[in-house]
Amino acid sequence: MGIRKRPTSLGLDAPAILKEARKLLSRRIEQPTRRAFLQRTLSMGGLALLSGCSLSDEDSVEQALVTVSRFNDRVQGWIFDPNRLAPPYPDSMITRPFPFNAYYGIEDAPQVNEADYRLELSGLIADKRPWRLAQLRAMSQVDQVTRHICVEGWSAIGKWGGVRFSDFLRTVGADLQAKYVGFKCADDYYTSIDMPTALHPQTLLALTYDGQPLPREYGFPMKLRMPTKLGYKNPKHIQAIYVTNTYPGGYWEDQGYNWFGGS
Ligand SMILES: Nc1nc2c(c(=O)[nH]1)N[C@H]1C(S)=C(S)[C@@H](COP(=O)(O)O)O[C@H]1N2
Ligand SMILES: [Mo]
Repeated sequence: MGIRKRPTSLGLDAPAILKEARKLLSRRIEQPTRRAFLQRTLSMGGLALLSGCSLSDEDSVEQALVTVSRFNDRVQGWIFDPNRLAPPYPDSMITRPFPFNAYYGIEDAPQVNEADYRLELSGLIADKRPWRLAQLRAMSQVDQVTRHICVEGWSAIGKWGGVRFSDFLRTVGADLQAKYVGFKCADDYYTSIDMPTALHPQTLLALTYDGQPLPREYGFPMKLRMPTKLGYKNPKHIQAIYVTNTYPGGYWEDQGYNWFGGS
């Protein structure tokens, strides 16, 4: 493994650990590659201190980075304020056209057919019957104009409408004490979020964009829209939702992006 435990005296330097943790929080992990992720996260010395490891090869460095990133998840989870709202914007500030992004080009966006679409539910949910779009449209709808921030270096303001995700989770009898909600998409994308964010009042199961049904490339038939999280945490083309206590990871998260991904 290449990881040696350091003497505990080094691992117990609380002020230094706090200093590193503060540094970690003030930075965003914004680059797609593991190399950049490594460079931007923190100094090797601080890393060794935080993880209690000696860093002798790439594997142990990566292992330690994952440890730091998961630590960062916990800290972000502790400081997440479920009542704090992301700023709303006026309609006049909506970015037109709204940028497209995915791990493929726009012409490869999945084509989901409404007639046979069913939203699948699994895990810690009492009523696992699949949902049709019409049933979701029949629930009470809200909309909001908020900023989407992508780690690739752009942000844009958009207007999404749909069902408050907390309403949906309550309706299906999800275990609201569970740790995670996971999403599987019609492409090969997947991601997962913490339950406090799932229950945040601005977290929407979005069915519309700018008053129209969500266009194909922006996530038809539905996406999860969270103004409190970075773009990659907002899954488009949701096919299945599950509630679990087992860490589910995500498409980019499993390649080194920070899991909590707060914005
Ligand atoms: N299914 C799916 N969801 C996804 C992605 C993807 O590739 N597939 N990319 C994510 C990223 S990185 C961003 S920035 C946003 C882009 O959403 P947009 O096309 O509406 O701008 O979708 C997120 N959700
Ligand atoms: Mo993104």
